[in-house]
Amino acid sequence: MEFSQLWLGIKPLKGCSIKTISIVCKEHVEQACAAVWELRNELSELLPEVSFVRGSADLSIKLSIAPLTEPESYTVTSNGTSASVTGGSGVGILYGVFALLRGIRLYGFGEFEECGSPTSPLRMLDHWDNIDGSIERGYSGRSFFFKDGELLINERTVTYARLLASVGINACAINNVNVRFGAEMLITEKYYTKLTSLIELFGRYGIKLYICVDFSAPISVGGIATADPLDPAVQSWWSEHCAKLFSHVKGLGGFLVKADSEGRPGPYAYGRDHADGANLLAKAIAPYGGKVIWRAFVYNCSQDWRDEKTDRACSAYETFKPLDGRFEPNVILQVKNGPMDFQVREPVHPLFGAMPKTNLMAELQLTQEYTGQQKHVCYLIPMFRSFLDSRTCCDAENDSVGDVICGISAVSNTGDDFCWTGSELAAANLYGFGRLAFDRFLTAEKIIAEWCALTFEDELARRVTAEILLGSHKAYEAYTVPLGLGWMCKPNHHYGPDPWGYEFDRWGTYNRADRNAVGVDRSHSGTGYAALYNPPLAEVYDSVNRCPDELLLFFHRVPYDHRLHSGKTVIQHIYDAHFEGYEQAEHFAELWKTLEGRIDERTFRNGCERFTEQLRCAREWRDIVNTFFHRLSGIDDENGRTIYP
Ligand code: GCV
Repeated sequence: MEFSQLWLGIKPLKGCSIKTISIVCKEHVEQACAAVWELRNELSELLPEVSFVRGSADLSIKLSIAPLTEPESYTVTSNGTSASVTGGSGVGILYGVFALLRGIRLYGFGEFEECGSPTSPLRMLDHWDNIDGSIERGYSGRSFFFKDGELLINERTVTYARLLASVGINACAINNVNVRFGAEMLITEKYYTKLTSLIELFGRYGIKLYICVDFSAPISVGGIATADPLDPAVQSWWSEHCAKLFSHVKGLGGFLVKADSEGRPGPYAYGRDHADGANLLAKAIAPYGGKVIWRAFVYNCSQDWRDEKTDRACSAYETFKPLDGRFEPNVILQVKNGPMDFQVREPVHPLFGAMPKTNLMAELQLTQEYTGQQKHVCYLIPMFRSFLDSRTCCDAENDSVGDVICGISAVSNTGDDFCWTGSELAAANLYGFGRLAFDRFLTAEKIIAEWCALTFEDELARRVTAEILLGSHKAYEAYTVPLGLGWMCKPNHHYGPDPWGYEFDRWGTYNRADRNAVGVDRSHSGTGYAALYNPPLAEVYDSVNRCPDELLLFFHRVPYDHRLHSGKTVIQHIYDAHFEGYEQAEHFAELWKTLEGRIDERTFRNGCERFTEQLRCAREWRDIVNTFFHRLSGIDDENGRTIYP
């Protein structure tokens, strides 16, 4: 086999007396059929000697649909000799079957009961796959969706759909939001047949297909002179084009759009705003039940670094807040978790507390663009969970991010590598994202315990990987850029340290470090960004004394001897974090070595190679960042550790 089955990889269950199994399902919906297939397939692998029979058996499993609270919900009960899975629909049955199989693999055939109901209706993966087969910010090989302009559907696609359904993902955008290299043509006849086949395959697993479209398609595809959203010719073009597309490609979920961002075309070129742009597409696809997911990642990427008043962090808020209430009902605004760009730590994006009349969706990043590119271990689920729990302090009775969004998406970290995610440990992020998106109240600890148990048979391997993963984000933050500063990575590819790599560039990503102070003043005396939050958050962030340590340098520019709530000075915190973070990385590498011979050789080697690189790079981060601040501040480390001159 050319690819792993990840957490669906089956290990035969030992010491189980079940020899015959009867599966009864009278529901003739396609997802229920997929569920029966999953049961037969997995159970015959888990219990290689089992026969499937009709009527009485050692284990009888009954699948049925019942009016539950909502279609994707399920209940599962099992007592060792009989099990029943009830779903609110075929998809509910499928999710219930995956829950049952998970339960069997985790706990065997004992007593087991689980009810599941999604806490978010839209749970999506966004692929940044280009149509030529490359992947923007991909660290796991080439695309398995595209090769040389063709859409691929094969065994891997089926396994991918199964993997996604097994953790509750129900939507997937297969191509890059930067629609380039011919991907503009994905909405044309050439792709109708393949898209339809993919929709059918995904549909069996409860997954809606989305495609990213070029806002200027009337020009690039239609050959007309403009893409102005208020021009009647443009409106007719989209309506007619979408009528044809949706009548041939039945069941398409809709479009995901990046506009007026990093060089992509958008409504600004015609003096129109983003509501005009999004509504143009929304109206064209509303008759077919389509949704437009419109990205809020809009900022000026040609900023003058000398300009201290313009703040990229404010940009999306300034663009979209005034448009609240103007979007069509089938538009969803997709907002990154923080106001910059998937840094290791950012405050929650202020738009989550500011758009009560707009459908909002969160965008997270599984591909580790700024968090070690799948060479460093960095388990993101604790950060995602605390993001969803963060209060927005808006008027809503339940005001956390998780309460105010109608969907959650993540940029996928997969590719055609054997293990899908480059690093075997990065699969924990894929698994964890799905589980958390389905149930935002699951803890990171529970999710990781599940993943470790489903991935490794050896008890020590489970404990060791859980320990590494749970400490990994904190360690990565410590040896790279602590205190919310961000952006000290090498430009363009974003790997490894370069403290001033972005300092005099056009991207609006500065640390403003000099010999006196470090950090960006986003308080009332600086860019004013802190005021975009609802009270009392605005006051907390605005105050240098109340701002949490972990975000201090995001919001404030302070002298190196400024004292944190922890009691340490800023400079001492920087030194300590870098030394301790590196030591943590060393500890992870040592822990991993103890697994030799206890896990399969391929996984072990994959980890060893990556930990070697993580240590090399973490050492660079530690020494370069420490030296950089030592040279600027002239302040020595209180503990006299080596800082290179
Ligand atoms: C898809 C960052 C990344 C880009 C990415 C962009 C986005 O800037 O570096 O590669 O483009 O975010 O989210 O649109």
